[in-house]
Amino acid sequence: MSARRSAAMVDLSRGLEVAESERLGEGALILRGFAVSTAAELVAIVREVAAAAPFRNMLTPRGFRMSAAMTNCGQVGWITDRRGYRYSASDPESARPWPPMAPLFLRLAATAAAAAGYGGFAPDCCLINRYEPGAALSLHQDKDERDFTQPIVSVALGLPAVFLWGGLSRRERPRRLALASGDVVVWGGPARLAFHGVERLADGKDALTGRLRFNLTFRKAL
Ligand code: MD3
Ligand code: FE
Repeated sequence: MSARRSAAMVDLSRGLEVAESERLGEGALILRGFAVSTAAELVAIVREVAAAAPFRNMLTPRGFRMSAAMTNCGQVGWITDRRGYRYSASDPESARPWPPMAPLFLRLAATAAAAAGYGGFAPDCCLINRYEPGAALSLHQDKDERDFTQPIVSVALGLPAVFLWGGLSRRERPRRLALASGDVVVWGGPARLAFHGVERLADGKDALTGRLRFNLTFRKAL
């Protein structure tokens, strides 16, 4: 059992942790259910964004097709292709700017960040991931942004997932955290550069999204 586990977490099978609303560890704060009341509006905005900038399964620099489909809104969007990972002001599929960041998105990101002690968080990018059953995200760090003192705010919508939260080294065995629709996590401080990923999504049916999970990550990239 991890020495870092706090009393606020309930240990389920195989080390799966179900967190209460509070500090997950150094620099990470989970706000359980923070976005539940706005989840339907958030999903409606995701669909609007996707109508203008459709979800696509991008290619990694090594030539693997990602199983999670992605799109973006905001001033810049995160992309990957054979040339590498980067932020781009335009959608490479259409050569047009990404759809603007919805006011509700900005408000949610700023309030969640403020609750974690990051006042004035003004993200310029929202990367939206879409998982179908079987899709996953392998362990990685988010390090394409310019300023790592800026936090990242993530919002889970739809089907539940098991989030993998590792340490600063890829070799550390990750903790497994259950994330449900409406859960919001703020990642800052030492957690900002932690390795993280998502286990293969289990099949299910969500009232809001059907057989899908969406995840919003708000970033200040520039
Ligand atoms: C911990 N997305 O888009 S969100 C990503 O569920 C990404 O789609 C996952 O990792 C998803 O890059 C996980 C939670 C998250 C996001 C960013 C982090 C955790 C993080 C940055 C640093 C540490
Ligand atoms: Fe990430």
